[in-house]
Amino acid sequence: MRFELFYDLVAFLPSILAQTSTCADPSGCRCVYGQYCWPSERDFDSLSAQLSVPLIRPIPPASACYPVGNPSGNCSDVQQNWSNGIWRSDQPGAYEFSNFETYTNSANGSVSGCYLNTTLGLPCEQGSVAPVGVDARTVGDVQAAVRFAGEYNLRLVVKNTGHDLLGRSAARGAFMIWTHHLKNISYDANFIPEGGSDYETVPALTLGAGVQWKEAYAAASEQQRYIMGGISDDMSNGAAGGWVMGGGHGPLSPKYGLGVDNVVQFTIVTPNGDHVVANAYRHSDLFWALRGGGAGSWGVVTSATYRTYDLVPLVLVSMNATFPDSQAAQRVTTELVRLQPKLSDAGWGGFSSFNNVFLSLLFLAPDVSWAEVNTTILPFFNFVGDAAGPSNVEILTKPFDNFYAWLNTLTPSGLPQVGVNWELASRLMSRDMAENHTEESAQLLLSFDFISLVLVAGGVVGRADPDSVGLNPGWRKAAALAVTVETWKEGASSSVVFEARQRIAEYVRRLEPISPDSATYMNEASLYEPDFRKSFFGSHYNRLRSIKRKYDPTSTFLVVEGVGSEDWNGDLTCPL
Ligand SMILES: Cc1cc2nc3c(=O)[nH]c(=O)nc-3n(C[C@H](O)[C@H](O)[C@H](O)COP(=O)(O)OP(=O)(O)OC[C@H]3O[C@@H](n4cnc5c(N)ncnc54)[C@H](O)[C@@H]3O)c2cc1C
Ligand SMILES: *[C@@H]1O[C@H](CO)[C@@H](O)[C@H](O)[C@H]1NC(C)=O
Ligand SMILES: *[C@@H]1O[C@H](CO)[C@@H](O)[C@H](O)[C@H]1NC(C)=O
Ligand SMILES: *[C@@H]1O[C@H](CO)[C@@H](O)[C@H](O)[C@H]1NC(C)=O
Ligand SMILES: *[C@@H]1O[C@H](CO)[C@@H](O)[C@H](O)[C@H]1NC(C)=O
Ligand SMILES: *[C@@H]1O[C@H](CO)[C@@H](O)[C@H](O)[C@H]1NC(C)=O
Ligand SMILES: *[C@@H]1O[C@H](CO)[C@@H](O)[C@H](O)[C@H]1NC(C)=O
Ligand SMILES: *[C@@H]1O[C@H](CO)[C@@H](O)[C@H](O)[C@H]1NC(C)=O
Ligand SMILES: CC(=O)N[C@H]1CO[C@H](CO)[C@@H](O)[C@@H]1O
Repeated sequence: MRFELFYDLVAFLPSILAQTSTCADPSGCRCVYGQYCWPSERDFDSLSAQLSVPLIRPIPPASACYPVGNPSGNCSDVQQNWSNGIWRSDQPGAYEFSNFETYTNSANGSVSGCYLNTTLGLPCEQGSVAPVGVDARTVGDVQAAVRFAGEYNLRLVVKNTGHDLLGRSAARGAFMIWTHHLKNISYDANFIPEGGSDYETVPALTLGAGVQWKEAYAAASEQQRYIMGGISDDMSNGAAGGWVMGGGHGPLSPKYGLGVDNVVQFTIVTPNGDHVVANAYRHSDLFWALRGGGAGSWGVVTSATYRTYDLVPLVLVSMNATFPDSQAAQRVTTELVRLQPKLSDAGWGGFSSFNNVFLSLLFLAPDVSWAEVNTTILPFFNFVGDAAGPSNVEILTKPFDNFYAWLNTLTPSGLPQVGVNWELASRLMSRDMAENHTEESAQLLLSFDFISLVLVAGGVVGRADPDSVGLNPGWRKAAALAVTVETWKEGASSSVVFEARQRIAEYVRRLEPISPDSATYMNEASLYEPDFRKSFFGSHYNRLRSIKRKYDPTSTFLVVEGVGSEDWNGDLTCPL
């Protein structure tokens, strides 16, 4: 038996290597690329025979700039499109944040990656990019891939757009299922969830797993319907993958709820390879888990169906201010924090970013008149004018016919949002802290070099039954999400990266008081949570864990800081 032979061999290697070595290993480790247990080309050929299109061999996007060993590709194309989110999402080997393409070995500090800046003199290596995968075009492709991964006990990774801010769609040496080309979109004005009754029709949009917000908005707009979704510079983030399973927020969440509050049905290939419907009537436990239990832990979602709404007008509210001193910043931030629950209760959402020197905010106020918006916000604008000096403040309120009319006016900020090395730290600021410990909360937020307060909680989000979905119930008590970021230069040594990560861990600790429940949004959070079960899932964790055991008893689907991951090592290759 080749596995036995291999096991004898590794018995002589250092235990750290043995631990990551073979699927026949009695310790139950996953098989990764380069190991003896990795499927042969013949095994892959027989998988390939079941697929719609050939297997993919993802490579890091900068590979084209390193001709040796990577003769194909166009380096100037890569250079021009490095900060283009759509271009990145179109490549199986690219991630929106390039740091997730890189693999940093935490044991010895070695770094494997491929960098755009060739003058760094570093080699181009595969990093955390999975070397082989299935470019799924049909449900059958997904089923064949899931069964293959199970049969060979492979470290499996699901990738959609590669936006994940914790790098959960990348995994070194893994086998990838790429959902990007599952692009079906259909609108049904009288959608009935499977198993539901004829009189519960919902005007709903069904999105294939690979649909991106840009496409979903275009389809909804064509039907004159609003769909509650997320935003980014180019709307390249996925609409039916990690976004919704993690929660899914957008600037109109206080008015319409989160993604998990709007999805009425999923279709999913479960870990045993079955394709099933999950909704209120079918696999309702799985449906509950898929709404906030985090992506990549339950199977491969093939579609998500969302409730849609009538289009309503909205008013854009924007302000930029610079502060003459930190007292002005403190006074203004205190008022801003106090305002959060009031605005979200009125259905407003958006974000503000600030520090001791500047404040920039953008809110959308749906379905209220321009005059009403002025009445709500002008007192705050005047307050800022008094505190900062009127000449240091720019304000704007502007009405739009509907969400898409506003969306069409968006121009890229000019600051690259992708193609950078970023990691986040975050906490949901509780409503109690915003209302009853306002000054203290403002002070804490201003202790960061830079922080964003994302107004996507409160309002309808706060009024939903916390137990109706798997999502962390802490969301329902939140006023806003506070997020800060660390960054480093391309090609940075592991010690620079480790120091940055330590600072992120420190930011998480520092943010703790604004969230008495230690709650945060798992899709915009750190990789160094002291207890991810508490901060990402709260009191829903145990129920999620038991649903995970039922549907994925062998833990085929694992992501870092995901349900059940606590039983595995950091690379999710070996059980602890
Ligand atoms: C520029 C930018 C803007 C963002 N804006 C927002 C925003 O407005 N609102 C918001 O809430 N979040 C936002 N995010 C965060 C975003 O929600 C998360 O990054 C989310 O994980 C992206 O999901 P994805 O499927 O597009 O990405 P991926 O990185 O491809 O996947 C994310 C996770 O989902 C899993 N996954 C993906 N598809 C499937 C599937 N079909 N079945 C099972 N598992 C799957 C992957 O394994 C991975 O764990 C933003 C991120 C970026 C980089
Ligand atoms: C490479 O890309 C650049 C920029 O996108 C383009 O102008 C050029 O024609 C491409 N070259 C080749 C050989 O395809
Ligand atoms: C670090 O460990 C990895 C994996 O065990 C090995 O491939 C690499 O050569 C090591 N690097 C250094 C600098 O020791
Ligand atoms: C590329 O790396 C070189 C060498 O470290 C450095 O001098 C240069 O500034 C880098 N270029 C960019 C665009 O970051
Ligand atoms: C996409 O839609 C077409 C046409 O309705 C259908 O044949 C196909 O099965 C769908 N694909 C997926 C992955 O659902
Ligand atoms: C709202 O306020 C702006 C000034 O900030 C003003 O130009 C606009 O006319 C006001 N709109 C209404 C309807 O009062
Ligand atoms: C504030 O700055 C942003 C980014 O530069 C800009 O898009 C916006 O229009 C500004 N708002 C106002 C009111 O000037
Ligand atoms: C704020 O404090 C008051 C008085 O203690 C309390 O009744 C209220 O519930 C608190 N607000 C929140 C959101 O917890
Ligand atoms: C695939 C893609 O988006 N390519 C773009 C790369 O950048 C050039 C220049 O900006 C564009 O013309 C291409 O369309």
